[in-house]
Amino acid sequence: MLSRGGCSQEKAGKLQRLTHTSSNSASRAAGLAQNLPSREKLLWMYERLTLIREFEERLKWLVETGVPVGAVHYYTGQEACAVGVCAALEPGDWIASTHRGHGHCIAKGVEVHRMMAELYGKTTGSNRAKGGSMHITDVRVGMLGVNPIVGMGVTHAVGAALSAKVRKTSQVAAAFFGEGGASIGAVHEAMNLAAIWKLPVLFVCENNGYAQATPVEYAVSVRRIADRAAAYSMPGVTVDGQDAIAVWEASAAAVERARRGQGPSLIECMTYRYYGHHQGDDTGRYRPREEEQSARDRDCIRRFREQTLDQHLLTATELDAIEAANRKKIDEAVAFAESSPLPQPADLFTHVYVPARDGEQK
Ligand SMILES: Cc1ncc(C[n+]2csc(CCOP(=O)(O)OP(=O)(O)O)c2C)c(N)n1
Repeated sequence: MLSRGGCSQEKAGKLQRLTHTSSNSASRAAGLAQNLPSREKLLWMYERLTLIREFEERLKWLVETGVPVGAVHYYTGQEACAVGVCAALEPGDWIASTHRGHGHCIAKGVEVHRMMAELYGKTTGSNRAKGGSMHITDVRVGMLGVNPIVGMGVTHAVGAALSAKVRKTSQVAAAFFGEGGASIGAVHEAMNLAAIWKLPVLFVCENNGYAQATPVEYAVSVRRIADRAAAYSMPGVTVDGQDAIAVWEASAAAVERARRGQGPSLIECMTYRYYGHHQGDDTGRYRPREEEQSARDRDCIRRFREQTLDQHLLTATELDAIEAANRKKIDEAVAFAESSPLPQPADLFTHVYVPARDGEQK
């Protein structure tokens, strides 16, 4: 960990980089109409972006009012990464997540009332109260797991992609990891295997600038994480992770390549987490306030709204209705979690091993 004063030069570099990424995105906005998700998909994207935001903001409020939900790592600020990638996937595809996984779960379709119940430790939770925030899993929707071991979801996604190749299905697996996770040994072993076996994988690095309190400039030797793709002979791109449409565009190209049997791709999404590493972390120890403000100025939900309204793709009435419906959905999720039963002592010995083959936990 670096002290705040000890890395001011690196921080200045990062600020410049964030601005640079932002202007790249502004210039590509002119080309948006060339390559856009369908109207139906755009509506779905806004619904998911705002559902994740509403879930995390409500969760933060619940934590601050004393609801005991265990350790949580808020995804707020990074929504465009999960939504952009999942918008390019089909329901039968898979994702594997990180410790900061609520957004990935929601983007892939895990039901928010079951997630909320899991956080409350209730039997109606997505994992019957046996997982909690960092183990939410729902194989029925292709969500292979939130994962507290940094980088480990990447190996799961590669395993799933290998199974797709062996079974000759057209499924694709996306592996999310942070820029901290990008230096884990197993991630590189997994990338190498995926490359030599030409597995259908998207390696999605969410570069939010910090692994806990360690700035990326201190811990990573390359200028871009995407540059590491060259070591595995796969394409690597860096995209504005605050622009859901840009993330979708890069992901859709990588998915197409994967389904054609041409192997994996690495997508680096430049993003930012609005809050601390976890619920108890004070970012003032290591992040300048102006950097935090600059990231909020590039907010992915506001950006998506502006893009779609300016180009007359969606209407304000449609977007407002989505937001209202999501507020209601989260109200209902909290009520469901609060009214659900707690586990009994005997439940300790049930459902502790792998799910049955049909994906339903028995
Ligand atoms: C193998 C392993 N090493 C260390 C940790 C402790 N740890 C938890 S989160 C984290 C930082 C991860 O940073 P990054 O991958 O960039 O993801 P972010 O938190 O920024 O989303 C660390 C070091 C861990 N959980 N697992």
